[in-house]
Amino acid sequence: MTLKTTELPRLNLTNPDPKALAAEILQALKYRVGKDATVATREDWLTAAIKVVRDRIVDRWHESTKEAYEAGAKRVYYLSLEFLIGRLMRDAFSNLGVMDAMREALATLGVDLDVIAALEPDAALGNGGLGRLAACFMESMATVGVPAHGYGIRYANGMFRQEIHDGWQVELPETWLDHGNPWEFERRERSFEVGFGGTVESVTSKDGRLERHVWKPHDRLLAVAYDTPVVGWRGNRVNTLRLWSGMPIDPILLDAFNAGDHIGALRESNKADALSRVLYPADSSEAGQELRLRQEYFFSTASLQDIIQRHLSQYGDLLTLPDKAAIHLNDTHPAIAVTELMRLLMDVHLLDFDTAWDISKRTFAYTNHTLLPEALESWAVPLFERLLPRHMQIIYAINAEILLEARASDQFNGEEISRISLIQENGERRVRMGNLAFAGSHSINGVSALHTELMKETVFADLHRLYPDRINNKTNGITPRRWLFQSNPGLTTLIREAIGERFLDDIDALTELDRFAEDASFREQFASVKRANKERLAALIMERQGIRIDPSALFDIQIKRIHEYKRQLLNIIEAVALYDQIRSHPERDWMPRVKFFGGKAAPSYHNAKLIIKLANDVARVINRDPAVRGLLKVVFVPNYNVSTAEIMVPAADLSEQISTAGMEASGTGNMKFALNGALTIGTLDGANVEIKECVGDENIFIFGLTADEVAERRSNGYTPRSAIEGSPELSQALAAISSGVFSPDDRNRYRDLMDGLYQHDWFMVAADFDAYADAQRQVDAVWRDSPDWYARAIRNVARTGWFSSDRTIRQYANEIWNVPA
Ligand code: 26V
Repeated sequence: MTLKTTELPRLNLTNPDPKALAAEILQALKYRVGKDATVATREDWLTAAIKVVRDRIVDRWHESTKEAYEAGAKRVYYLSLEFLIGRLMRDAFSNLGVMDAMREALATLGVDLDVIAALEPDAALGNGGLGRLAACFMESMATVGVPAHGYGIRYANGMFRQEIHDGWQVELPETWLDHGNPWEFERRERSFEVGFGGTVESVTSKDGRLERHVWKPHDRLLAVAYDTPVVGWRGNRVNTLRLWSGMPIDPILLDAFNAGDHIGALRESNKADALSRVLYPADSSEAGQELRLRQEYFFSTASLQDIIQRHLSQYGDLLTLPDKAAIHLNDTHPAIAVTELMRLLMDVHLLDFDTAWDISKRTFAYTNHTLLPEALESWAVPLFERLLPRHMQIIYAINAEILLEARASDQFNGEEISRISLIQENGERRVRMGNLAFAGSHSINGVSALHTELMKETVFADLHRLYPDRINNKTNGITPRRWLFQSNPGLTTLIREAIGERFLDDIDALTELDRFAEDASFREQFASVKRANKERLAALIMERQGIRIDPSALFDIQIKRIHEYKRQLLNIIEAVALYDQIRSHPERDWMPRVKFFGGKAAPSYHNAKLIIKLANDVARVINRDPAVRGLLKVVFVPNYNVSTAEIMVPAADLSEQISTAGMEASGTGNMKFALNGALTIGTLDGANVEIKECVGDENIFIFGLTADEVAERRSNGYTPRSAIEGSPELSQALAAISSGVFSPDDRNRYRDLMDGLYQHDWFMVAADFDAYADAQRQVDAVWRDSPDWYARAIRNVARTGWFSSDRTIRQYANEIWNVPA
């Protein structure tokens, strides 16, 4: 089934006729790729097709830019070290309404659009949720008409490719730029200097007064811009994603070359290259590395210089910056921008501290995406001082300012003051990037209602007391274009037939689907769409892994980064317990189920990698045990990425969102699944809480400790051993794993992992196990009554339009950025 797209008046396509498009594709093939049809490879066709559509995007792009300029509109600048875009072709074709015409045009040339679409590499410039959110936001900003630029790094190597060798994760470099990137425009002329190290000199006036500081960096390089247009739904607006690439400054290179220092010249070139070489493949810990701080500063300064240049050329004065620019910090990764803007305003544009500080606070806003202590960024003071000496001085100045305010407010004791400080003083002195981002922003938001409340109570409790009107909530969202219209054309068509077209432009209209939950014939059609999506996934697993899967089984899916707090381990242990039950009670009427796992582990995260191995070990034993009779299968899908998600999400019956309560800031996969008609089994964590409120208690399986209960257990001495001993199923499953039932080649492989559960069980796996297993049996019971299941699934679709990132972006626009949307 293909999604038929309708042309809208806004869209002024010069050439939507497939015949004419076909001629254009041939032209592009000849003159832009340099091939003729007889020798063109499939990649060549892909490039030619993209170029033809890109030309149309460029027209809208220039119009959008001109409109915003002429209106003197306030612009949004979204600074993010990650943009997890995935493929762009389907997005662009579908949003422009040329999918059908392009499909037909290509077919007349003997080219299958789906075949070439599958060749486009994923732009995997992100780790997980935070990066994907940035990509959804870019699309939504273009859709709701917010003039915006995304700023990031054009990593030559994005998120690593994952292979599974003998059950273990193996990381391979990802090379998305191998065949070039037909979407981007290189802007050599748009480049800015970036410095590191060196010294700070003070310039004094004749009467000895300090006039200003001049930073003389030791290393210098260039950040060069690469622009990718981002098309909104119906081509409504086209915004810019500007990614920076590191390049040596030519004179340095030339000097070295001329002096015969070829090695030296090469070294400069490598240094510059290194900055945009690779995405850090961890989403917690591993911080503290010098190259990471260099990357953060590199893209922050380039983006700010760009923003200032644009502002000055239009308005000529930086005092108006907060009225015309909203700069958003996606987590603390660009928090250094706070001090960089201060430096540029004071040292280059000669404003005094107070004015600069006022401008900065009114310009910046910051989103926090995690409360995990190991993911809260901080940098050792000596490293900071060596790399960014002037910024260190500015941090001390800002710190003096906020500590003065704190003391003047008369509401903090010494310990509280020390928690507000930008410098952590106990042990090694470190710069706290979260505190810096908070101090330098007028708005600080969390990404779900629960997460925002926890921010107020935990990491930012003191800063919140000092600045009580800054913290606010903006629950995350996902773009329905990619996560429903494109990835699930079957369901999209079915919804259109039921409730008409309106939901395509106003996702709230999905609520009209609610009454179809009662309609038996609609439920059957819904089930057959789901079935087709499951067959598509089963075919993919067959092709990639040679595993046969029965599409009539319940598809139970957990796809996300592998992390102990996300508790893939809880899911695997439950699979082991279920396996044991099926073997012990063959007479019972078990409901066939396939448990899918997918996700990458940070290369240095030992336990996460071991959990992947365990999933594969358990899969091997269960899948080939004839006693199971195919009632339970476990599949680990390698190299989980955006494109794999687009196939897996529409095929899910059950969505696993089982993090330890209080630890998952929001989750966005949870929203994607619900919107595609999967029921959620989950804890009251992150946005699950709000999903439950939207879909209703009967249409979700909630289990386990709440965030408050988790905190309470932790502080009142939790003893996992008694929880384990109180649960025979859990004890047996742990004993089996621990004793090597699933690892006969290395019986001790999981001993430490299991011992960890007995000893501390920080993530409360044992505490939640029985509740989880019970919830799974309830799932079986509802699944058995299939009309009831599908009624609940339909209600999930009907009631989760609120989780559109268009809603989220409108809230950011109205309540944080002060721009119309
Ligand atoms: C932290 C670090 C620490 C240093 C090493 C590199 C690195 C890379 C990323 C991060 C940030 C991790 C925070 C994060 O990804 N949070 C996720 O954000 C999603 C979007 O708001 C949210 O749905 C997830 O619940 C949350 O885990």
